[in-house]
Amino acid sequence: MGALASKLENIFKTFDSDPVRILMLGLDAAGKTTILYRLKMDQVVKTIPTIGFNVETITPCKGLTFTVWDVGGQNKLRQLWRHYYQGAGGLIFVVDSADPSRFSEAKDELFSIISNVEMSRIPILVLANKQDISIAHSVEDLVPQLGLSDIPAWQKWNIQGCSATKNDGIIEGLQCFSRMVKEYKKQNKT
Ligand SMILES: Nc1nc2c(ncn2[C@@H]2O[C@H](COP(=O)(O)OP(=O)(O)OP(=O)(O)O)[C@@H](O)[C@H]2O)c(=O)[nH]1
Ligand SMILES: [Mg+2]
Repeated sequence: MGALASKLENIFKTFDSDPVRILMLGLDAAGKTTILYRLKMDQVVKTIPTIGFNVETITPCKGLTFTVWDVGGQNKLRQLWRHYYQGAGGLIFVVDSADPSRFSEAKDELFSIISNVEMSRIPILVLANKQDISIAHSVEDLVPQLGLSDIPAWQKWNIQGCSATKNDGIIEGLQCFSRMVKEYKKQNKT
């Protein structure tokens, strides 16, 4: 019995350490790649617009590993996003909080993503990036602008203000997101 219990424990440990596939999407220039390398290397890297994708493995908290896929957000590249959806365990949607002229476009893209069956239940972290810019809109303002209250009740979401360049808010956002991802993973374990 003891041996069986320990065997089972080991099996569950293996499941727990499986990396979770996280997609990081959002309009071009929202700051996705800057956030990815801030997370990976704790540095501001000089970016160029992403044409394909960048992928990095990070450990946001003990016992949880994320494989974060940062996919280029230019208009013509967005039709490729759907190829990354399968097996995703969470979505980080990055918004440039200082570019109100594109909030509506960002909202449309977010709702288009979650209308897809593979993405319609996974937890969402909206990172309201570039809060260091004086004209950046607050999280309170972005919730209605992005229509976040219209996300169906079965899909968990959270929004966090952040600045990738000033290293502010990203860790806080990931802490809450990690809990949501773990919960989702637990519910979907067969
Ligand atoms: N002020 C400010 N600028 C930022 C911040 N995060 C990113 N940027 C700048 O925004 C620009 C675009 O950043 P990227 O990380 O390349 O944006 P992206 O979302 O990866 O864009 P695509 O790859 O085209 O989809 C760069 O000049 C960054 O330095 C931030 O928090 N504050
Ligand atoms: Mg990029």
